[in-house]
Amino acid sequence: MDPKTLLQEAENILAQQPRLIDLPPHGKVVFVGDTHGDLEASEQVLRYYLKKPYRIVFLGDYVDRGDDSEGNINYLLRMKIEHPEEVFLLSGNHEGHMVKELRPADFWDSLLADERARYGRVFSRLPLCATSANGIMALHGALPELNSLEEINRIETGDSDWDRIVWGDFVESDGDLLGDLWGRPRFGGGYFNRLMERYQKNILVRSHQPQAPSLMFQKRCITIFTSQAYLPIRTIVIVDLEKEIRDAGDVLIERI
Ligand SMILES: [Mn+2]
Repeated sequence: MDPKTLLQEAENILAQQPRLIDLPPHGKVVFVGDTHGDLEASEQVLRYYLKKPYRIVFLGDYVDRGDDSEGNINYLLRMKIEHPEEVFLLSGNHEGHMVKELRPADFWDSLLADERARYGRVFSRLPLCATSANGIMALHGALPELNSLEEINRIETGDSDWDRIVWGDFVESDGDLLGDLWGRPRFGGGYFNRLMERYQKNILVRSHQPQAPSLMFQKRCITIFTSQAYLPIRTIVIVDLEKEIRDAGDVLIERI
């Protein structure tokens, strides 16, 4: 498939799906952290888990930093086209380059203007969050502050809740809103607990912040990375959707 057709087909499929992905109450789900141009990581996950009873949710940041951004994102979009109900690609901040500048942006800098616009259009259709009835919430960065999760479907790319979801950091402290650091909004345990209670979810699976402790807030906030662009270890999380999930002790955190 030539790149133009690939992007057009991906855009068509993504346009039919909501920005809030509701996972079914059966089977298992694999969460994959930032892959950042690490095509081998993406291929390995799909090779192991693209089969029943798994669904695979990637947590964003497919491009920049690693050595094959274009190969990685094109492979993942092709997998999305071929397996629209099994593979889900959430947006990270690196997919939002068209509305908020970032560095490094080696993938974006390598594109011609019309290519940049085409990828930007596809990325603006990516979902922002996945949830499950047994207490899981998954997104790239931090929680949005909404009245209900359904409002995620009405978030506009570039608005303040979009910014929290794809750019937000968590800090291990009791605070709530902790202000911005280099354009990244930061939040503490007070914010985490308040919103998880409101949304009636028990654990958050996220990526985005390689310096963050892998477990925060009574083991209810799990941060994973699946790219060797940052760390030599690639980590994923596997959740049984039929089991009650209260904290990280109820999920599998594995290295691939
Ligand atoms: Mn990120």
